[in-house]
Amino acid sequence: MAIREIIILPDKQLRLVSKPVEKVTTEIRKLADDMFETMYDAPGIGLAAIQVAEPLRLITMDLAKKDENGETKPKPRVFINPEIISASEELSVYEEGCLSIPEYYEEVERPARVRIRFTDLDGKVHEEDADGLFATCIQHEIDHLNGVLFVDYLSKLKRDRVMKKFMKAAKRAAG
Ligand code: K2U
Ligand code: ZN
Repeated sequence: MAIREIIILPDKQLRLVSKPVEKVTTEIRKLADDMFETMYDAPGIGLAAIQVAEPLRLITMDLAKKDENGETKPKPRVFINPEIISASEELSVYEEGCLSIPEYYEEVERPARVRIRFTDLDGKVHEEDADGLFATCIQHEIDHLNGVLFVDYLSKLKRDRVMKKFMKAAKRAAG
């Protein structure tokens, strides 16, 4: 396993539309392992392959909650070629962050419940209903696979402000 670099706004790769995973190969399994190690290290609760510069429709997620002893039993999940097949009209608001847009949080409104179809690492196709944080996170990650970032849902004023902030930081880092 390896911790990979997470690409940061304004990296243009974040705007790519990722390609479907054709076959669950050893390389795909290795990438998923690296994504879990990278996600836990960040720390984050979800990660899309494009965030480690791999334009493939692959997501890792772990929404494990702390138990009464403050311990968490990891609940790692892999979503290959995920699709949203239906979404509720009811919306919910969640203060979102993004590992590719560090230390920036804003409220985003999304469908409260979604039904998803995806393939697992064994190549088995599943359909599953998501609500709560799972619904928010899977929509955030599937957006990544389509080159969409949560800042795209903000007002132009807020979006322009955050883009300018990260452009300036990138220019400073380039020296
Ligand atoms: O895609 C990512 O950058 C991973 C996000 C996933 C996420 C975004 C918004 C709402 C839920 C999940 C990171 O995990 S951001 C860090 C984080 C951690 C806990 C709760 C919310 C966000
Ligand atoms: Zn993100």
